[in-house]
Amino acid sequence: MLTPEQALEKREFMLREGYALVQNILPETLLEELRAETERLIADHVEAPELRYQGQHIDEFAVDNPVIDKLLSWQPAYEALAAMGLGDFRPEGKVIILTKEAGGPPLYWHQDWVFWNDPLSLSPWPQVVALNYYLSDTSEENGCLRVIPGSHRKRFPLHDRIVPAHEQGARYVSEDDPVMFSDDPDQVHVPVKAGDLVLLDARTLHAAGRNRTDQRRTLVLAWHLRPMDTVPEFWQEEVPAAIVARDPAAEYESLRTPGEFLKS
Ligand SMILES: O=C(O)CCC(=O)C(=O)O
Ligand SMILES: [Fe+2]
Repeated sequence: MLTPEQALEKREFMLREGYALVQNILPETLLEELRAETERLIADHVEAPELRYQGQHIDEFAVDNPVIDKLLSWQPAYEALAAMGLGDFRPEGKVIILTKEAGGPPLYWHQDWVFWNDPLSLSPWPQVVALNYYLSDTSEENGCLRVIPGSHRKRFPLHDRIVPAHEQGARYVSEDDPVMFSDDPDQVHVPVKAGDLVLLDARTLHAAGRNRTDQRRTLVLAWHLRPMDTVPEFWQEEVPAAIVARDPAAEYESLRTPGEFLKS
């Protein structure tokens, strides 16, 4: 359990850096269930060649799968979020099972916020967060997560150099692309222990390394959203004017590439 002081520190870290690590959230028993279940699903699945940088890419819904349902209602995780003031985040009802296969390629630099036309892009608090559960320990050796701290709120050189994420281009770059898989001077590696929880603001630039081991590295990723039309209770500072003026009924066309709402 996080103490109130630790929870506050983690929230501040999350708001400032765009990611946070909460250690030791899943017990070994649940990890074993998740490993067995993901291996079962992977055995029935054919990895699509264009998804090779994300590895296996399997959507699994809580309504169809009791193990996934257990994960998406795992109290220690939601207690940690609540302690951090992030208790209004709700799962989408599904997870994405992603892997780095043994010897598998790295994952390109990208961010996953698709609302860059929406003034909410400016929010000093997270709106869309991935809960990442790695089922094995991760390190640089098996392609742990890398992030550019602070890139959820501020423009970095990498923003202007990368191809937009996933279906918008990054899936089709070549493995020797000099930018998409590069080591970046601003990057931080995020190695974890199996059972830790990584929180990642969808706006934060991230990537993962090549898996240089002979073991699959599996990630269960669950997107979570908070209400689009409220300010989180903990936020006592000024709300950006563009967010105050935002019409919650307006429709913003989706946009994957940051524009005017990401400041230098
Ligand atoms: O493999 C990872 O650590 C991150 C996966 C990810 O960010 C993605 O597939 O969008
Ligand atoms: Fe991602």
